[in-house]
Amino acid sequence: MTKKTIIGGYPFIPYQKETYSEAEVIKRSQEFHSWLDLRRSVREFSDKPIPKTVIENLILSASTAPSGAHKQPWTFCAVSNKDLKQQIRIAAEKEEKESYESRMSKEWLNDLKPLQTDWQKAFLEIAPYLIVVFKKAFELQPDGSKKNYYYVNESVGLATGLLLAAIHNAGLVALTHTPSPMNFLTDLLKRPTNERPFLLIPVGYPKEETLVPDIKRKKLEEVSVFYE
Ligand code: IYR
Repeated sequence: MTKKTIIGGYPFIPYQKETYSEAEVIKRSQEFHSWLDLRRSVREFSDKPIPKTVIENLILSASTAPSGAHKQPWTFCAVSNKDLKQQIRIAAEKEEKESYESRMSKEWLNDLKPLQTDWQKAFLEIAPYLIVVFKKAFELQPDGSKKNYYYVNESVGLATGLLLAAIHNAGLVALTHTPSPMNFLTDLLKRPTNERPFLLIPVGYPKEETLVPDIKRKKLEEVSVFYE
C-alpha cells in the first residue's frame, strides 16, 4: 500500500523516482534525442487500420501532460468513421481552398513552398484515425454554471506534444494539421459550447516510399542560451 502523508489537509504520496548513474543519464538523453529527431510530419498515409486500443493508449499518454491547476482541459476526439472523415475532409478543403486562394499572404505562401502543401487534404480520408484535439476554455458544471481553467493553450499544447511523441514511439506517423478557421469541427463532432478545436491530427502508417521535405532543425546554439 502506498504511504499517504497529509499536508495542509491534502494527501501526498512518495514520488516514484527512477535512479540512473550520471553515465546512464547522459546516454539516455543522447539516445532520446536521436530517436525523437527521427519524428517527421507526414502527409501521405497508408489506409492500414490501427487497433482502437493503440489510439486509447496514445490518448492516455497525451493525457499525462501537466496542466494548469491539474484541470486537464482537453478532449481528444478519435474519428475512424468513414462518413465523418469524409465530411471533415470536405469542410477542411473548403476552408483551405479559400485560404490558399485568397486569405493567406504572399509571404505566408512563400514560406510554405519548401513543404509543397496545397488545399487538397486527401489524408483526412485515407488515414485510419483523425485525432481532433479540443481545448476546454472553461469548465461547464452540470447545472450550466462555469468554472475557470488556467493556462489552457500551454496545457493543451503540452498534451499534444506528448501525443506526437507517443505516436512516434508506437511506430506511427502524424501531421499537425491546422485548417483555418476550424469551427466546422465543433459542429461535425457536436462538441459542447466550452470546447474549441485546437489541432486536427491524422494518425496512421506512412504510405510506402513517402517523401518528406529535406529541411533541417536549428542547431543547439540557435535555440539555446546558457547562463553559467
Ligand atoms: N493550414 C494550411 C496551411 C499551412 C500553414 C502552416 I504555418 C504550415 O506549417 C503548413 C500548412 C495547411 O494545412 O495546408
